[in-house]
Amino acid sequence: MDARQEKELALLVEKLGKKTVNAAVRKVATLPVEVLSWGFGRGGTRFGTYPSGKEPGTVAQRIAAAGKFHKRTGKGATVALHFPWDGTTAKDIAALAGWLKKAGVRPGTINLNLFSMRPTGALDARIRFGSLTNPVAAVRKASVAHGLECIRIMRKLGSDTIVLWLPDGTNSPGQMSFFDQADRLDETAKAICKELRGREKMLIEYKLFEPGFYATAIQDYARSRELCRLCGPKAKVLVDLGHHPKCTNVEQIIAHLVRDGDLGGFHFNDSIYADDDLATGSLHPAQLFRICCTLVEGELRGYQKVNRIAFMIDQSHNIKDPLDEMVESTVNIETAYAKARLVDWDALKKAQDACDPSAADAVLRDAFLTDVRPILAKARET
Ligand code: RM4
Ligand code: MN
Ligand code: MN
Repeated sequence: MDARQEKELALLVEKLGKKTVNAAVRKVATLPVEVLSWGFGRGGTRFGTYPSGKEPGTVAQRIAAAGKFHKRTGKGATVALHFPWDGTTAKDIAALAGWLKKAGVRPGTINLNLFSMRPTGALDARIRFGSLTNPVAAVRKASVAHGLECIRIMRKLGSDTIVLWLPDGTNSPGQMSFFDQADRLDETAKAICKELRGREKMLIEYKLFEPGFYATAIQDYARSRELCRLCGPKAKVLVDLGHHPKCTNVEQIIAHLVRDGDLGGFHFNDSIYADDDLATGSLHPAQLFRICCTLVEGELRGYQKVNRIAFMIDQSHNIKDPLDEMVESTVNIETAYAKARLVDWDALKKAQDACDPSAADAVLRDAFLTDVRPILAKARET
């Protein structure tokens, strides 16, 4: 920190007290934020991908970029991996382990890609009719086998979490019965989850639409939570900020999940129209703040510890330099989280119980409008 930042931090201490500021610094410094390997490459749209030539092109280069990111920010100690994108053979996995080690980072969540066709086996072009819910039993079986393969990869790399984001869905009302879709998924999701042991976990991500545009198999948190209940305590819900209908109150969903200990993970990104996967906090910093407030309040009320939830950046870098945009998003997350840690919870509760919404909102606004950059600088130094 330079002299100016030290001075600004001292002013914050004077205003908010040493305890509050130090706690915020500690919380920001220890918040784990996972990054995703493919996010270090150039993202694209269905119209095309336009590389600058400078971004990492291979898995090895992307992991090296993740190492650079980790050294610069202190975040990204773990890297989310997707299979088959990040490797298919035993040799690939061994090489991947070596690159991670060299980069000074650890494997994070292991994500099943059930939308990529394989050169051999049943996961061929028929997966356009679904993977775990496909009408053809052989395709469902091969999809479950991919889940089990990801569990083996997870163990080989030393991770303990797999993520199920299901691309399954239909495009027209006659294509598949909702009842068959649900029955098949109950069975196949359970078949994957029952292979997990000890501390191993499966996070189940929901998404309203895409690639299916009529009826997605895990379309909302109700369906995700229902599957988790069916699969048992090793399964938890994963919330992705971009996967809701517009105007959804995501922080309220978070509160309801946290109350039941059902929130397993969180995917950060930002959007206006759909699952736009833009830089986190670039469009809706106030929403990000409210989400962080809900997470912090949940922890203070004794539900789920914030640091135990798997936070991941899940966004695509189509225009800016991927590494820069990942840093930008990380800073936005830290900013929102630091502000949430400055909320005067006692004053807020008092105002709420006194039926004084103006005073309550003033408490939140006070925290939101605080310039927390000195806290971030101190946390980075730590
Ligand atoms: C989905 C979802 C998943 C991600 C895939 C590639 O929209 O957000 O988390 O793994 O995209
Ligand atoms: Mn996601
Ligand atoms: Mn998404």
